[in-house]
Amino acid sequence: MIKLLSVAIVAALFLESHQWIPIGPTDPEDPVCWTDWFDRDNPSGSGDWELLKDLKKEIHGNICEYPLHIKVVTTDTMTPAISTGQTFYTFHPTQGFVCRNKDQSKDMCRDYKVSFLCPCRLVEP
Ligand SMILES: [Ca+2]
Repeated sequence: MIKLLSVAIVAALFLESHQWIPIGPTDPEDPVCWTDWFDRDNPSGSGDWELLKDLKKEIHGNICEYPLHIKVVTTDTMTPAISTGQTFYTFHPTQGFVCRNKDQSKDMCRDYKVSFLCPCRLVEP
């Protein structure tokens, strides 16, 4: 029984660290929504640059000023960035995402797209 319990705890910790995304207490009066996916850059230059300020500039404010969370996946297979084994320069809700080619041990960055979690009222449909 103890062993079974410890397996369950390990499994729960694994799920928590890899999949469960804490978004804090949500106010039913002010629900949160994920934005569309954004992909403004390709990794062919110095890397894949998906910074929030650049995205906001180019899509004219469809993203809130202070996103609560960011999710990043590859554009081709929708693989979560954290599962690619690549090294990231920036991976932050209010800054955005940057993968620099020079930080990779082999190959160049994959092409990523990003989505932000914002109050629904600040996410245009
Ligand atoms: Ca990209």
